[in-house]
Amino acid sequence: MKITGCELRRLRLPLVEPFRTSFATQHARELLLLRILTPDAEGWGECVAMSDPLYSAEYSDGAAHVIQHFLLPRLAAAAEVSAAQVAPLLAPVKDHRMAKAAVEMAVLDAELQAAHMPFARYLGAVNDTVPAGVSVGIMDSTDRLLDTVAGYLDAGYLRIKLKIQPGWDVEPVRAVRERFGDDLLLQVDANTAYTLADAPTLAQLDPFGLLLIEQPLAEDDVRGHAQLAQRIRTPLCLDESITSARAAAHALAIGACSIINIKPGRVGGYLEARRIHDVATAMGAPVWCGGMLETGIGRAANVALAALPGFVLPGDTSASARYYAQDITAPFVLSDGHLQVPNAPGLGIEVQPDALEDVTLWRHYINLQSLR
Ligand code: SMG
Ligand code: MG
Repeated sequence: MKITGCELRRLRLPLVEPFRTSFATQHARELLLLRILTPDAEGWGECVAMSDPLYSAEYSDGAAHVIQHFLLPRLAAAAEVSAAQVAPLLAPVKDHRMAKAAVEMAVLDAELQAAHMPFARYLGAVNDTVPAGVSVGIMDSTDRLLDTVAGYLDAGYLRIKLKIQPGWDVEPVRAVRERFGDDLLLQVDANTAYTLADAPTLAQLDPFGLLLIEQPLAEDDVRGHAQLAQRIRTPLCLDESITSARAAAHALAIGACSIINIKPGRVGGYLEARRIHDVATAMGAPVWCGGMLETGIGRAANVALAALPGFVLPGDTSASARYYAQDITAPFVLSDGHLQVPNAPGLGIEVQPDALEDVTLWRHYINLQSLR
C-alpha cells in the first residue's frame, strides 16, 4: 500500500463520571487519533497515550510529535508499506510504543478494508462475542463503591476490577466480597502504587479469593514481582511491565506473574499483542485484554483481539456507555454481559463525522509526499 497522507486529530471526550486511579483522577479522556489515506482505503488508528505521562512515559502531544517528525517520515521513505512492515520500519526509533501502535493500527485498518477482511478473522479470533469486565475507580467512600459495583452488576458485567492504592485496598475488597458473595469474579489493580515492603498488606488480600492482583510494584521491578509472588497466594498479573513478547516470556519464566494483561498500545501494536498472546498461551498462562478508555475505534480492535482463544478471562472491554454519553462510533453495548465482535472489513466501525467534530480540539493534515 502507498500511504499518501495522514490526519492527526486531538480529541477530548467528557467521561460520564470521574475515574480515579492510584496515579490520577480523570474527568475527560484526551487522546490522539490518526487517519491514514491510501489510494484504496482509509484507516483509523487510536493512540492510547493519556494527556499526561502518568500511566506511562508517553502522552498524547508527545505521541503526535513523534508520529509527525520520526514515524511518518520512515513510512514515507518506503515506497509501499504493509501493516506487518510497520514495526520493523519504525524499530530504529526507540520506545514510543503507543505512538507506533496507533500508526500500525491505521495501516492495518486500511489494508484489511482494501482486502475485505475483518480484523478479528485476520488475527485468528475464534469467538463472536467476548465477556465484559469493568474497572472501578477509587471512591470517596465504601458506600459509594458498593453502589457503583451494584450498578455495574445490574448492567450485566461479568467481572469487577477494583483500583487500589495504599489505604484503599483490604477494606474495599472485603466490603465488595461480603456484599456480593464468593462467586463474584473480582480482581484488583494497583498501577505500581506499592513496594515489596508492602507484601504483608498485599497478603491480607489472600483470604478474598481474588482472580489476580495487577501490577502492584514499579514498572521496572519485574524481579520484585517474582519475590512478591513467593509471599502471597493471590496470582500476580502484570500490565505496565509487559512491553513486548520478550518481556512477557521473561516475566512468566522467572515467576514474576502467572497472568498477563495485554494492551496493544503498551506493547507497540496489535501484532506484538498477538505474539504475547501466543507466548503466554504456549507457556500455559491466561491473558486478558486491558483497556485505556478507548473510543469505539480502539474498542473495536480490542474486542477483536479478545476473541482469540487464549483470552480466557474477561477483559476491561466495557460497553461504550461506561465511559461516554456520546462515542464517535455506534456504541458497543452489553448483551448478556458480552460485547459483539465486529465482523465488517478492517476494524469494522464507522466513525460518525458530527460526533467526531464535537470532540475535536485540533487537527493537522500531513502530506506524506512532503516528507520524502
Ligand atoms: O478502559 O476500562 C478501561 C480502563 C481500564 O483500569 C483500566 N485501565 O492500568 O489497567 C489499567 C488502567 C489504565 C488506564 S487508567 C486511567
Ligand atoms: Mg492496569
